[in-house]
Amino acid sequence: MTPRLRPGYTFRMTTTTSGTPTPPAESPGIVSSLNETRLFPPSAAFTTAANVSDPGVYERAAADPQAFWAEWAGKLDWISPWRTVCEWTPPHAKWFVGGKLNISANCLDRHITSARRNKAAIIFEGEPGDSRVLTYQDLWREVNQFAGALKGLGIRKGDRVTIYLPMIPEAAIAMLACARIGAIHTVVFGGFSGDSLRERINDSGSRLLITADGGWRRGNVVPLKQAADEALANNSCPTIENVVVVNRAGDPRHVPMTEDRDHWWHRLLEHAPRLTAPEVMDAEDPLYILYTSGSTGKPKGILHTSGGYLTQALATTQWTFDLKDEDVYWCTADVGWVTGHSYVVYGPLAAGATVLMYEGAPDWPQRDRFWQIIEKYGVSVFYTAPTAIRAFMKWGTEHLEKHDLSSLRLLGSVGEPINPEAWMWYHRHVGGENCPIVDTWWQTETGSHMITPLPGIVATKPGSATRPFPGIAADVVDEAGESVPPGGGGFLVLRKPWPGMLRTIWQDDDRYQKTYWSKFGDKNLYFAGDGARRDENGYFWLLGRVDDVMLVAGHNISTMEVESALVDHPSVAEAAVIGRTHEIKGQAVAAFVTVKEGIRQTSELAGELKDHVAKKLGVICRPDDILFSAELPKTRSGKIMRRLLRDIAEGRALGDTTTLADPSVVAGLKEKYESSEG
Ligand code: 6R9
Repeated sequence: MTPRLRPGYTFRMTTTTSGTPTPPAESPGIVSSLNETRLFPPSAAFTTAANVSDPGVYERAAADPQAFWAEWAGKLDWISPWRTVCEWTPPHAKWFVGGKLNISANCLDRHITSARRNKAAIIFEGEPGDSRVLTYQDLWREVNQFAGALKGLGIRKGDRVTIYLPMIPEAAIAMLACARIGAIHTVVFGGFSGDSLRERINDSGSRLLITADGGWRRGNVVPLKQAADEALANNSCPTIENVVVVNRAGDPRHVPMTEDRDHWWHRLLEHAPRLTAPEVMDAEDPLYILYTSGSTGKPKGILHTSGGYLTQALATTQWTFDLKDEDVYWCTADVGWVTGHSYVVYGPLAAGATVLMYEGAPDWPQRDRFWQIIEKYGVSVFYTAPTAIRAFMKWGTEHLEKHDLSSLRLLGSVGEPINPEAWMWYHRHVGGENCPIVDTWWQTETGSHMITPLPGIVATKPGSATRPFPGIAADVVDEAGESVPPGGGGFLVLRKPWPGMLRTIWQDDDRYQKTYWSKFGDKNLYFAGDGARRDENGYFWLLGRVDDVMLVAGHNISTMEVESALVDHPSVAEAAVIGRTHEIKGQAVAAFVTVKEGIRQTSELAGELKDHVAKKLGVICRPDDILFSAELPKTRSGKIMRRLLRDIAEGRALGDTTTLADPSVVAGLKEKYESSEG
């Protein structure tokens, strides 16, 4: 989709630091919701104990980013040292050139020679309430054995292996076992269909599929093996030679197994060797491919390599989350997403942390499940997504109040811009006004955090991801690729290569160059696809995908800002805003709104919400339509899909709905919208 942006694209928004909103002279009536004057510095106690507390790190890293990253790489175990820190032949980068290491050895072997060997590496909580703890020694042993089993099935360095599992320890074991023998894993989220699985298997040319009979979700079994069988039926994945099946959900005797192709995980382990030596890997050998859907076209196989990826995953885990040996760290992301790769598996295990892993839904058996888990295990660092936070807001605070959350000391957010009111709610009700919040902007493509506060140094503002991580050169530019002055908005770009960056799109380097590096001609800027604005303090405010920006009567308006103005109203839990074609204005603002539990959806409320937006942002942003909806269409990773809402509002046939978590939501909305117009 072509972004509908005017030349000289800027967001006509303004902020003041004095606390009084002032409309920008050239755009009467628009006052930004970004007029955020609340500032939350870390407590002195937090700063004193923080892993990093010297603000000088920013300048030092900016002065010599390669030296900064080399220092972090030095914290890994290398089999042989690198010759060159970074080779940059735009748009291709190599990091730690010539260095040799093994990722699984860095996540496991180096911890089992110290007292850490008896420390919990993974604490697993199954949805039905079962639990399992694997120490570093346990995890090391299981990875060794499964790596041996993989070799026994003929898997060698460079082969691709597709992993299609629920959130169970075997997912991490399988990833680490691939890394141990140099196989390239490609994890497919367990909520994807057989069709999506087939497409990814065939694009990657995987020789092996690892799945489970099923996983638990809201009290039901998600039948993964059945979906896998559908994907493989009629020889439609010709490269797959073997399938390994974890017995998670039921009686193995009831699972149809294809002879000579399907093998039970536990049976393979019985015959596998006890030890498998880590393969010597080049820093630039591939570690994994992860498919990301994007708004159009077939999924892109994002390729990550070894040395640089792990360096940045480790650095960001230790500094962004301030992880300590005694923390219990819980990232709620599924391993099917990049967040699960970098911040459930690789970053925290490289750091020797204790990682909590939960299999199921946040509202099963009750809406307090997350809080119950935090209390049960004394979770101290908690990392989740705005979509989850807005669901908790909608459900009400009584579910949290039943539990002791005092073990928490730091909170994180990722996946979408976090609306300032959702941020405040998180701060107040989850953090007890006592935990720094790290809002982390990054992408599958970037591999690790790129813009995020360092919690011991940076005072946070609700809704801002604050500053680029040290060593990261982020900027906001106009159509021509020129930096926009403070206060202005534009395109978010990265000016310098970074260790965890994607190296290419699997088997489509042309698409890699076109998608990420061609927008600003030969300026060699990485274009992230997001709009952003930088305030007078240099803080970044992410404004959503540029494809979603609205153009109303000549003004670029960020969907994110109108959504945040709606969420600011006490009756609203969540909102999705789009621009629909309008004869006079070009586009008119249309809003889909989910109200909080117990609030009535009346036309008076709709009127009140329109006025609320007009008051907060200016009349130009006043929605023409408000449609109440119990649910909003979201991707399976929880991001609002505005493209489909535009189709609905403009009466078009719905575009591709295959990445939706629940296609019935959008069909229902379409019907409702059409009848509300008539
Ligand atoms: C990690 C992840 C990437 C896109 C990204 C942006 C949005 C992620 C965000 C955020 C604002 C944040 N995004 N984190 N927007 N603030 N803290 O989500 O990767 O699934 O590839 O999505 O998500 O639009 O471009 P991925």
